[in-house]
Amino acid sequence: VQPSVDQVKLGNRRAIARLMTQVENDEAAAHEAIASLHSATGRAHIIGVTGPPGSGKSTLVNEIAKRMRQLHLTVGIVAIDPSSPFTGGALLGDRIRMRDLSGDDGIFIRSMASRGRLGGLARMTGSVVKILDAAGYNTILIETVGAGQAEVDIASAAHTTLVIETPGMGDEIQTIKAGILEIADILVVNKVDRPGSDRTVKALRAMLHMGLAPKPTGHHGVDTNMDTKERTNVKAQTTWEVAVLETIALEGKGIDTTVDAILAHETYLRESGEWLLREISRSRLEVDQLLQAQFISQLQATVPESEFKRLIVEVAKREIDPYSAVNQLYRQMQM
Ligand SMILES: Nc1nc2c(ncn2[C@@H]2O[C@H](COP(=O)(O)OP(=O)(O)OP(=O)(O)O)[C@@H](O)[C@H]2O)c(=O)[nH]1
Ligand SMILES: [Mg+2]
Repeated sequence: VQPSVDQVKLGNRRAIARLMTQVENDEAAAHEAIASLHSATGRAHIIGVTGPPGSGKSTLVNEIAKRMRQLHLTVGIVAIDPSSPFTGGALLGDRIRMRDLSGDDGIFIRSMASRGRLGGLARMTGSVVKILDAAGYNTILIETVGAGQAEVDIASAAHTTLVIETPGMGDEIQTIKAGILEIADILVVNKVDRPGSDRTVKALRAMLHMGLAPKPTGHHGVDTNMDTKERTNVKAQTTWEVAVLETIALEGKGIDTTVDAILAHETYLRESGEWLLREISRSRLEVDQLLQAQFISQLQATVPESEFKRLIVEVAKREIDPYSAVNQLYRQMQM
């Protein structure tokens, strides 16, 4: 066991930061460290906070963290920057907002840049979360912009997912329904100081009543991966009703209720057996991601890029079908 792993488990901030950097640089040493940290994880409550750009996620995360600290819970925060280029000003804004949290040993904040990454963001985020979990943080908040599949993957890595909306969504509400609502355990309408908030809250509640709530257990798709026997053993009988909460994060309003809902969801997860189902779902995702990463790196190591490109062009020209192309690549990988 590397000394840094022991230091991380003891909560040494420098060791934590150093290992996170190694993870981001995808260093081989980091893989080993993460592997040996695994057995020390599984205690933290992992909360995903997602929503459109500018909806107030960072402000809300900041307030939630402050409330959690009042309740004597330690908090890790992983902020994933919007994939669109951000200005120094916006970043500075985040720093200022987070300032009242820094200097508190019970809080650890880490920003991750998605810009310029070729992939693996979800996997790296998973490792960073794992480090915080092993270091003993009770609660881990992950902020992501609700948009692409990568963000949904990151949200599925959470036990509890908060979806943030803002007033004045209008017709957009139909598009929201399609994707992001299905992953919500708690819906938060932030900026209710703005006009039209009542309409937004009502519309969201109506949508939930129409078809989504109460949510059956195992909704993260895990039940399709398990046979009936496994499922009945877990005895998940209770259901969870997705609440629509109202906040003014900027003024710290509605935060206590939000934190209460988060903690109630954790209790529900543990008492219903859903916690284990989500852990299985999270582990499934993790193994899938590692499999893909390992497959790609083996492919890159054994098949020259030019050869790979040549095959793709052949597929495009209908000289070869994609199945045969994959078979060829497989054969080369095994040689
Ligand atoms: N009026 C109002 N403004 C708010 C509220 N909460 C946050 N804001 C403001 O909304 C803007 C965006 O807030 P952020 O917390 O940075 O939003 P975000 O969702 O993290 O933004 P990105 O990370 O860039 O997607 C800031 O100017 C906040 O001050 C609120 O409750 N009411
Ligand atoms: Mg933000």
